[in-house]
Amino acid sequence: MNNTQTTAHTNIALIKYWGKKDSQLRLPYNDSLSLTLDGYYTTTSTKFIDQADDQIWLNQKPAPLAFATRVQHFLDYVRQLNHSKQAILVQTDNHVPTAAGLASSASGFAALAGSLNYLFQMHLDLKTLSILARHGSGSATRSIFGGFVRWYHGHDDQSSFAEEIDGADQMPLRIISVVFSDQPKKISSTKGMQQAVSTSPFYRTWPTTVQQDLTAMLQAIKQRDLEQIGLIAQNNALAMHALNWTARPAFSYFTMDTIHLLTSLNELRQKGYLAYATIDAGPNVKVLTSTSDAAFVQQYLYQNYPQATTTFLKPGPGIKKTV
Ligand code: 2P0
Repeated sequence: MNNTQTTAHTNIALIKYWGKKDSQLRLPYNDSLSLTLDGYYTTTSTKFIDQADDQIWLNQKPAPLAFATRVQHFLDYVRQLNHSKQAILVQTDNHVPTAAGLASSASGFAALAGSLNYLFQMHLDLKTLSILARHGSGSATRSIFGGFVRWYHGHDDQSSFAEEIDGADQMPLRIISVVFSDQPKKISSTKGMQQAVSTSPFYRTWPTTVQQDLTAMLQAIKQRDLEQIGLIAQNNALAMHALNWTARPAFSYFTMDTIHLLTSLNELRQKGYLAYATIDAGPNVKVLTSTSDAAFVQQYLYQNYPQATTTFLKPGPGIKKTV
């Protein structure tokens, strides 16, 4: 069997997933909604090897233990589904700053699931592929599809899947990724959400917040109302981070840079520019803006945050077989 290579893009959640009701199956407490991004992606190829153990490579080097272990669990799951015992070579190239809150596990496990779909000739449709990717990482469920994607939280393995709700073609929405740090985060998403679920007194209101934000976001997408999309996304992201601030012990992924940037975006909006933030499990910020304001906003960020790396992103496509 030849190499089978698949490319999947990262996604940014506009309505966040933060908490699992079933950690084994990775069933979330609530639906989430994301936008797939064009600039950050993972390419993964897999092939059967005649050896006792799997070989896991990341960016042309043997993968670090934590990464390799997580991949290996996923390979075990897929082998079990296919009644196989064969060792596999996995070669992953990550065009995403790994573990900096930029959802590299999303594109990573989506690409791996896609590649294994071909390797084992499973012939899964995209919905079923999103269920498979979920076993690797929650946010990977959404990276199977392009544009705006909804992940239905579901109540068992088969009912927790993603689907594209709008391809975002012609949508004049742009994203500027502001990376302050590409260091791995101190608290993994998996651990952070566990701590928020089990100790934040505000967690009980989170599903209601998400439900309201999701309904409003679906409406805003339908109306192509960028101002509302940005506002709802920012409010939802801040509500998610409030769960961490109110966990016991409290924690936060924000740094001073993150907070400073949030206040700068406020000033930009007061001057009439479209600029909202969404933030994942790290200090970095994704600024939601429009095609017409993007050049000004990016220049502003470049001048005021010279320590950061800014990248201009557009809505991106779903998973693709590349070899
Ligand atoms: C999201 N994040 O909706 C949320 C918002 C980060 C903040 O999904 O434990 O790597 O593997 O299911 O998917 C990142 O967490 O967590 C994430 P696991 P995942 O995008």
